[in-house]
Amino acid sequence: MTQPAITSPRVLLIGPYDPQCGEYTFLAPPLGVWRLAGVLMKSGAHVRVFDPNCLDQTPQRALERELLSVHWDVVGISTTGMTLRFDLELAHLVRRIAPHAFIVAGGMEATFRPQLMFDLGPFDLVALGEGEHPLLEILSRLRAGQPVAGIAGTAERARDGGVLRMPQRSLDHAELREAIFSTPYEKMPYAAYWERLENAYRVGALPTKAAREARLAELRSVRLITLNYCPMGCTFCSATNFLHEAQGGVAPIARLDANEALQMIERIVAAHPQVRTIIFQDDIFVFTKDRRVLPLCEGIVAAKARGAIPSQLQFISTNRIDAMSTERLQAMRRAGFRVLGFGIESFSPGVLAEVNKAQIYRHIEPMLGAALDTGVTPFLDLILSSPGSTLDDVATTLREAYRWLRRGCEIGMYPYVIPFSGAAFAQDPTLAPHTVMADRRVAGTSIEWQQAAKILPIDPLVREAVLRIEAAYEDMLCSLQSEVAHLPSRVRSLIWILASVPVLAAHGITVANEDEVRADLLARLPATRGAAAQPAVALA
Ligand code: B12
Ligand code: SF4
Repeated sequence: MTQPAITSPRVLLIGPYDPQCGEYTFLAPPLGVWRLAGVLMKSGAHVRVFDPNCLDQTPQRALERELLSVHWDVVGISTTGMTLRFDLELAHLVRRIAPHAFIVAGGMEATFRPQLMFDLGPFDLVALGEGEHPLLEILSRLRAGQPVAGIAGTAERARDGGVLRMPQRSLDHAELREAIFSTPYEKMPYAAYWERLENAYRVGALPTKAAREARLAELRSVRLITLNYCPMGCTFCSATNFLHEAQGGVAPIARLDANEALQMIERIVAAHPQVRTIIFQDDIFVFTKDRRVLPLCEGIVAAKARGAIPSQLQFISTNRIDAMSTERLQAMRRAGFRVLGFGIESFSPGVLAEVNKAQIYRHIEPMLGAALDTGVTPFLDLILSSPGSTLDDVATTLREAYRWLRRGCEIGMYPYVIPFSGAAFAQDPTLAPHTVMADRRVAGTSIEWQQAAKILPIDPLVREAVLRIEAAYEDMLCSLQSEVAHLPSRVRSLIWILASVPVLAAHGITVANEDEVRADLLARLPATRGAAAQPAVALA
């Protein structure tokens, strides 16, 4: 069946919506939908990005105005598991206000759960994996007046109520480069985000210029992704399976080479001259057999020397600790890397084996030490308990976390595994009895469902201890939050450690001296409300 051709389709792309993020997770323009917008604009489409997280009015009110301002032919909605209930709220609003728009869901959660999207949302189509090719094809069908059906990289509702999936291959190097180079950094409202963050952290109220400069280096950041995905296959990670899911098989790696990455850095600086830090948001920035990092660092040093980028420009990246060496650390430091994120997850070899990361264990001690000696701050992500954890595993991770915090590392701590759709843990039927479900509602509708929220340790003793630590942590956090404007992750991780001391002591296990931890916590507490607050270093 043909339909009237739409010569110049109008597309509205909506980023994932998290009202609970506030100012504190270092919000940034949604890179996925901006990249898609750039690619579609290049094809001649009229595209706007609606970002629900950086507005002066409620997202619902602002979206309503946006929807009524012109006739939108296609509305694309980005989804993640954590933000799904809010993403769905906006999707239903779109259907109410623009009933004739063709609504497409895309992103992480849509790719792993297309059936759920059709069950809970008002979607006409679900895009699987990278959205560039499916969206370009949808627009070309609309322009030609052809049916929007049977497109590779999409899932359709089948007649029997099920889902018909049409896989697509992932972008190759040339296509990925084209997509990344199309990202319209010039149009992305980083300045608006920085203004919000600077007000929230009251940068102007900081006592010294040095303190203000240090804070600005953290806040004025721009995110750049140069890689399509990380193949390491950690069992709690969803991102590692994202492209395989869309392709229906193993997707090849693609990433920018050193020269291309350098070109993007120069473009970002030209688009946002106030930028102080570029955050490489690649899931994994340096591979063990990496041939890019040293030439890239040399290229950055040379670009700084010839004035192509500011000499004080800094960098942050997320890395595998087993891909680090003293030579690489020193090169990165020289180039201006000041924080390196490491997904350490646990200091227990048994837990690391359980999450498919056993090989990193022997690199942790030497490489964290080497990073600190080089003048780089390691930011460690830790998961306090895995499904198979023992009390000793939990205690080992807490003890080591405390030791490395005192040596100068930053730490983000999570009490248990969150079963993100698509992660191996989330699909393991033996873990289902240990998975806690949460009731979810979509505001403004009668839609309700249950979503997997946590996987707790299988051993009842460990499970109870972790839940008691979590309850004690939340109590402490609640009372501290009424005193201080914002608690950065370095402080939160000390609260986790403090909360755990009496709980594990009840089992005869020593984590740390309670008075010492409390004294460390007090010393690191940011200023009380009204004075300048300290931000977290976010590497999510
Ligand atoms: C950078 C990042 C952040 C940054 C910046 C996010 C931003 N505004 O850009 C910050 C630190 C702010 C952040 C915050 C959060 N993040 Co985050 N983040 C990431 C990270 C590392 C990269 C995302 C990215 O930019 N990818 C690159 C772009 C190009 O890819 P993309 O977004 O997937 O988009 C492509 C496709 O998905 C698709 N697509 C996406 N949307 C749409 C829409 C349509 C219509 C179509 C057709 C296609 C399509 O096409 C795009 C181009 O090919 C991912 C991990 C990952 N590898 O994706 C986690 C990740 C997305 N984050 C995650 C989470 C949980 C969060 C938070 C909820 C955490 C929290 N509780 O605070 C918040 C949510 C904030 C928000 N409102 O979005 C999880 C989501 C897990 C899940 N399955 O739910 C991830 C997967 C990490 C993980 N495995 O734990 N995050
Ligand atoms: S190394 Fe990081 S991004 Fe890669 S699979 Fe593991 S958790 Fe995921």
